[in-house]
Amino acid sequence: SRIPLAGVIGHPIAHSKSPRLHGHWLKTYGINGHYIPMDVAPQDLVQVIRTLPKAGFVGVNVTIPHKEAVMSAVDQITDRATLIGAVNTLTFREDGRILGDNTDGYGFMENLRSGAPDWDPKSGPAVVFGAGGAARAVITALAEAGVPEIIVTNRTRPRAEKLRDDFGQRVTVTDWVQAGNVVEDARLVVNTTSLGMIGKPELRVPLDGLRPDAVVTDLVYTPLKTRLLATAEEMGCTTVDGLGMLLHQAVPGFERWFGERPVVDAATRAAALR
Ligand code: SKM
Repeated sequence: SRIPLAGVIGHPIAHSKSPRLHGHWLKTYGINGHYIPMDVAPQDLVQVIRTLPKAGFVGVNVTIPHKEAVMSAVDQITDRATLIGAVNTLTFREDGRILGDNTDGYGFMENLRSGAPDWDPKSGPAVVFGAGGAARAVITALAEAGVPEIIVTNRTRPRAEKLRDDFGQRVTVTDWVQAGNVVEDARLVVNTTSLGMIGKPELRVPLDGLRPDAVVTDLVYTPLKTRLLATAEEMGCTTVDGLGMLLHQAVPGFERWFGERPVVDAATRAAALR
């Protein structure tokens, strides 16, 4: 049979760490397959995806800016992808049907649980910065884990209000300027914005009131230790960097495509960073 192919579709795609990550697992498990980065412009997305199964692809990851648009190219979609409103993992089935899933919420929660094993979801509120696609994945996972209150704060309030309308009671909205106050009650703080990333402005939020038993995590992983995480660490908080989310979200796809559930460990991290 043919050598199984998988890959990641984005625009741009050069920055993606997925090819090194999956390449590491293919090598580790002795699987004769390939994982290829593909830069596809929005107007070509659906057409490219339709040709992939014939070219030997068993599935692909989909990243920015295609995660919402790709939903129109799938035949079947998982409940969690529907709830998040985005797809990041496609599986091309033998019968020709395309299955769309979203593993970002799963990756977020696995990363958090492995980096902060003492964090109890039910212990109290989570404060989430940002209301974009990544926030939707995070909030889905937090609600499922039983977090009693999810306080969303966004620079533009209407986007956060949309989240509250979609996710219901457990989500409340707080103005960005008030964020310093709500942080005082938080048992978990999550940055889902791109603030703090290399080349972007810093996330500026007063953390003085943060409880030392709070867990702070950032989806940004360039740099690995953002200013948010460095400040939280100085205050005695447990911190979890964002690279692990990328590693863990890749697990379900790799398993489906290549038939082996890969392990996320220090070697995986090192390989992704190479
Ligand atoms: O959801 C993931 C996606 O599967 C792959 C990726 C990447 O390669 O940078 C980032 C996230 O969007």
